[in-house]
Amino acid sequence: MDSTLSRITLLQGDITKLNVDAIVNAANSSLMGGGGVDGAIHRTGGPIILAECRQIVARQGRCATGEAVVTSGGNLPARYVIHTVGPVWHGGNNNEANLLQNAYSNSLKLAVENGIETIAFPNISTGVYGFPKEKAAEIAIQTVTEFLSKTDQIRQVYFVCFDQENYKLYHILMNL
Ligand code: AR6
Repeated sequence: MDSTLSRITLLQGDITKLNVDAIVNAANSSLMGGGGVDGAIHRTGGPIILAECRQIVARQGRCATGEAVVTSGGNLPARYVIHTVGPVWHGGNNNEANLLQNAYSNSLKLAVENGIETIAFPNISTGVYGFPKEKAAEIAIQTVTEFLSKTDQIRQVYFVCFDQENYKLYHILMNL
């Protein structure tokens, strides 16, 4: 447990600036970009990311909620972008918690399959998609901790909080 926690780092700021193997995008099922962190990633990464997303959709269709796909990082410092789709919050009785858990664990599985050792997550679903922040933080921390306890390949996971509220919540929940 201790060695697992030492592989998780909390940061506040803009995920597009991070020099890691992969950053995770809180995308939507179309994979065609949007606002929030998705907009920032496509803006900074450049058109190559959207071109790769189009190829993925042409090949396998839209990305279902809780699933993940990978593209290159384009002009980002990160080598890869893992695009995952978090659930829209509909009150909590529509499998939202499981779907959010899947978004984190499927991103990590894809990371392992691609030889990724360092990966940064935004606070998936807690913006436009309206997932309650504290519940989302609990799910994120628990899912990542459990995953790391079963693999050595991922050396470092970064939780990147953009807003102060999320940062404070993670700070408390991670006992920092
Ligand atoms: N770096 C890190 N985190 C960020 C950044 C950034 N540059 N910008 C925003 N955030 P959201 P969602 C945080 O709305 O709720 C898009 O339009 C933000 O403060 O980006 O999963 C997609 O296309 C929040 O905590 O994603 C989808 O349609 C977190 O990122 C939809 O929004 C997630 O907020 C997905 O909604």
